[in-house]
Amino acid sequence: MPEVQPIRKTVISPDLSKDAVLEDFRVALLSRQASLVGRKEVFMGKAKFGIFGDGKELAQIAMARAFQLGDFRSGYYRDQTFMMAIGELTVQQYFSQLYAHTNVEMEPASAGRLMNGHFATRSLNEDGSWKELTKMYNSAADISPTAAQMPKLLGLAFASKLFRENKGLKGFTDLSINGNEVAWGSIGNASTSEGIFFEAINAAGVMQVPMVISIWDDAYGISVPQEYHTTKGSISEALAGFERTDSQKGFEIIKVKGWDYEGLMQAFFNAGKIAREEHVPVLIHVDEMTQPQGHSTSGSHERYKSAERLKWEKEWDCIDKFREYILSSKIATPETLDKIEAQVKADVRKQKETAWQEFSKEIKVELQEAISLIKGAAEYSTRKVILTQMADELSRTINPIRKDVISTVRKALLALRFDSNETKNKLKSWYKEQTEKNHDRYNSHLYSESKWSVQNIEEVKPEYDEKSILVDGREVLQKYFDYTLEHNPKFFAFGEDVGKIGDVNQAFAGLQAKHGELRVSDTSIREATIVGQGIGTALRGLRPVAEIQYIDYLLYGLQMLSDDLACLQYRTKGGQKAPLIIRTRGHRLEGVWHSGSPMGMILSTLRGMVVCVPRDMTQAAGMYSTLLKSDEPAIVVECLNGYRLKEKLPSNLGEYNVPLGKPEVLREGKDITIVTYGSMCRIVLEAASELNELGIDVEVIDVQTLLPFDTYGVIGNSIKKTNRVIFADEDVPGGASAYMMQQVIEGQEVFRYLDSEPLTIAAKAHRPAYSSDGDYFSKPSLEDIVEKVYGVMNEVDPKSFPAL
Ligand SMILES: Cc1ncc(C[n+]2csc(CCOP(=O)(O)OP(=O)(O)O)c2C)c(N)n1
Ligand SMILES: [Mg+2]
Repeated sequence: MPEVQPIRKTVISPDLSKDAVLEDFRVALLSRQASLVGRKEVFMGKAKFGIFGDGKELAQIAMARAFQLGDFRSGYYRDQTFMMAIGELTVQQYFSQLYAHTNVEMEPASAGRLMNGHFATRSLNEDGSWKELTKMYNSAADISPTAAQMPKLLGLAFASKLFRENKGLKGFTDLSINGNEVAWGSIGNASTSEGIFFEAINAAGVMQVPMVISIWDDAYGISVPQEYHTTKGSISEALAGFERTDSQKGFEIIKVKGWDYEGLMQAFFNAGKIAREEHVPVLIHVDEMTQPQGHSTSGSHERYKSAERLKWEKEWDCIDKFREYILSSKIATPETLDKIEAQVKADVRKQKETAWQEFSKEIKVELQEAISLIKGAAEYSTRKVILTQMADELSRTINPIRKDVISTVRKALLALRFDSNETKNKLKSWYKEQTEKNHDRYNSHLYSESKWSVQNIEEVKPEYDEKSILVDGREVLQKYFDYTLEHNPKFFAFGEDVGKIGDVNQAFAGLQAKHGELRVSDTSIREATIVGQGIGTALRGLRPVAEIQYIDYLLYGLQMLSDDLACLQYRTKGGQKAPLIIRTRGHRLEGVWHSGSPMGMILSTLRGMVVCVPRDMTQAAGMYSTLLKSDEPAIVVECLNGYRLKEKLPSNLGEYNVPLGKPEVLREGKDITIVTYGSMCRIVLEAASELNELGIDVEVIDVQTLLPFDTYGVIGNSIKKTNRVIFADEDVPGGASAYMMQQVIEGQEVFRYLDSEPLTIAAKAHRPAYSSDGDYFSKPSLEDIVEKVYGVMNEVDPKSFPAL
């Protein structure tokens, strides 16, 4: 397969020799031709959707030239030319992604999971260990929401600052060489209207991190022109106040035209040098870009662009201008350029064909196998006619996909339901084999499949000795974090008020003074980019704990957690990981915005993350300990009302690990099981004592983690004994309590052991009203629990438990 020649330069000024310029011309054409052919493939029905990088080629060639080993990109769907120019994307791979080829060798970005134009390099070896990132060109895995590449870009850049300034990190040369790496971002002009763009720009200016953000400005966002998007119609003008001056830090802002080859080279090399050497953020506004084929295959731009604009775009096409530049500078003759063009066209055709052959080959084999097995089974079946018809129809499918094959097989098995013979068994076992393969293709790697999966971290119990005094809960955490800062140089924590005062509940109190500002730091108020700062640094091999001050404010950061972090392993099929830990606090305390327990929201949006709900700080410290030994992203929701409650200080802090996915039985009982977590554990235990007085023996189980959920079957075993169960929490009705019920009743098949209706206890559907009465009438109270349990027992034995 003809390879794209990677540009692997570490020079600091552009090489404008004849060979280099002609190679740039070749790669630009290669990318353009891939766009033109790609669109046709979609219209021929060979791919479902296409979005291409035509019109943006030249700037990306320049960016690729300034990009160095160890650098990271975080960009968007127009960046194919850049990826080709750094040698991380062949045309064949480009088409493999367009067709959704599930083979990771063919489509290394995502194994067919990401839509075309979503790029990624593989940072991990097959066993999930890190590759030597400083010897690679790196690209974070793209996501579709506009501007969502910005928060993690901040983190990718911030990591360089840490590697440069934190002496404890100097030894990790696989991850960074003295923080020399630049994080390069790209974004469309219209996407700069998003809030997270401005949030990231502001944070980068404040933090002075080596980030080069390029804006590909084609004056449109799908059909909507510039005047609807940007103040003054120009993002560089709108951002002028961020520009650095002789006396004030800020951004270097560079403006350049998308068709000006030499100007672009200069701009990107300057930007790279400033960011790399000075750790100053740079913004490059590349305007006068075009879209030769419009936005995507979803429509044509003739519908909304004026004839004048379309004419202008034709005249100012960056590749035509590049050609003019080469000719006028006498770098090559028209014949030489025509020859390159002819070669490129042939090359793209060939690589596209190979990609298609490779993609359809496997499916054709599966199709033939299915047809022959269905026909084989038909021979011995009373449903022969219909089965033969199914097989024949399948064989006539044009451009068959896997769904055609598998759905026919499933229909055939349904038709064969009364048959029992060897030919049917063969079809069944073939289907079973395919189901396993398809699970790997389409459903694997939601969680870590490496040896560092949380499921593989062994439990170590907390120990206590004569020195184990009673302390405030927050002190357990503080001593744990102190230990970890001492022993794990990659670990650091940041968030609003985390630095100087050691967080609003003081679990880091005194630790900035002891370990330095790079390890325990304050941030401005910006949840989305706090999350991004965590994702980016974790993508570069560090172990951040990013704090969201209250769970009620998680929503600002939730999109990044959901769209980027939670699905990272899945969407790269194990090619990247970002084991970021989000530390936050929630459940009951006070009022509408400091009492939230939106666990159902978290569970629905953050599949792919571990969700820990410790009942106290001893458990929380043990969970952090497990998480830092694993390679999975997680959120830990501490109990907002637990920092001042007394706990016994374990003597083996940092060593003990709470097993994740293993509920703990807090109280044994024989009449009914209550399953709960977090701040509710204490209330349920108090209710259990009261119920004991009434002659009801309650078993109380703390689930400890909602994801993973009871992988040990602890709750099912309890129900087998008590035959009754209530799921209690302080989320809204139908939230996490309903989730727990589904996991147990359906997941652990305990329905037949139940002698009473399974119930849930939850908070009211609204947020809690202010003050203690507000809490009492909004959140589940001790009386609510006692009465609910009593009601169950009344139904069982009304004589012993008469109605209240
Ligand atoms: C959050 C979000 N809203 C809407 C979309 C749909 N969408 C995809 S691309 C696009 C326009 C982006 O325009 P611009 O940033 O200028 O990039 P261009 O495509 O012009 O290069 C929109 C609205 C999206 N992907 N994400
Ligand atoms: Mg645009």
